[in-house]
Amino acid sequence: TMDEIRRLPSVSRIHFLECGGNSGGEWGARTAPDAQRACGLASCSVWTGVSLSLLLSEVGVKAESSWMIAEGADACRMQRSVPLTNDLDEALLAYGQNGEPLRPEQGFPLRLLTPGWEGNIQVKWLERLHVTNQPHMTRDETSKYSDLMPDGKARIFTLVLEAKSIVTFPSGGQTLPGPGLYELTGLAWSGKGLIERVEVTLDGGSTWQDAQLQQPRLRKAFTRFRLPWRWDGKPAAIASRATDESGYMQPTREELIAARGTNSGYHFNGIKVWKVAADGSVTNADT
Ligand SMILES: Nc1nc2c(c(=O)[nH]1)N[C@H]1C(S)=C(S)[C@@H](COP(=O)(O)O)O[C@H]1N2
Ligand SMILES: [Mo]
Repeated sequence: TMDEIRRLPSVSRIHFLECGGNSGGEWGARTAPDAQRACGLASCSVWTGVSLSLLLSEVGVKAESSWMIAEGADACRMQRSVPLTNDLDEALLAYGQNGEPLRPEQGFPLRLLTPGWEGNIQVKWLERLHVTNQPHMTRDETSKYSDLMPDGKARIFTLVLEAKSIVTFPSGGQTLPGPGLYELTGLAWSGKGLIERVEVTLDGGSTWQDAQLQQPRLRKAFTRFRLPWRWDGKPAAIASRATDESGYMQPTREELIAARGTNSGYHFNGIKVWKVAADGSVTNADT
């Protein structure tokens, strides 16, 4: 029961949550008018709950168990198979978000939180955890949230979200009132841990310069970056690229498409370009 879960020692930590389908539109023509519609299926919150590893050891889960099926109480009884790897050291059964109980939309009274993994596996309205030795190959890990490659094979259980970033100012739908000094800013995150570096281009990727990272940087959390920018009033193509503590650098959209093709709409983390026109209007790359 919830009372039994709430009496256990708790932890609070800040983590992002991103849908595996976030910015799926960027695989095709980039026409989403603004940051929300181009890349908005992501958030960052203070989460409070019980460590998953504590719960599993309290209930006596055997060391050789390798999978856990998480099932929600919603009408579809959403199910995901969760591999019990070391990457789950930070996983929580969360009942609090931003200092208040989970809201109904976010899974009240309890959800699974697996920081750094795609949002879909973070089952809301959690009702059952079934420990087992194999995945159940449920709908949301086979026909959904898998990556169909150009050769017809699919990558599955691609859970860890790779480094990604987006410029939020200036971004689509905004207008710069005129030439002069601005603060260019945005967000970067990685499912592998800390953001080490964010670079910004103002000329569509020909040259890059380092942005400042807001401190403290936290693991698997949004990191704000900033760069003073004196706009000369000429057209510009701006973008950011993030590098995480594993050394992985966010690829260009072209590199991503060369590696994975365009069969799948999931797990897009390519560099996001915004166009600034001479009149100061900001639009998506293909509009
Ligand atoms: N039970 C249940 N859990 C669920 C879902 C769902 O439909 N049912 N949607 C998933 C998806 S696709 C995502 S991206 C995240 C979104 O979490 P949020 O609503 O807190 O942003 O919840 C996941 N957990
Ligand atoms: Mo999602």
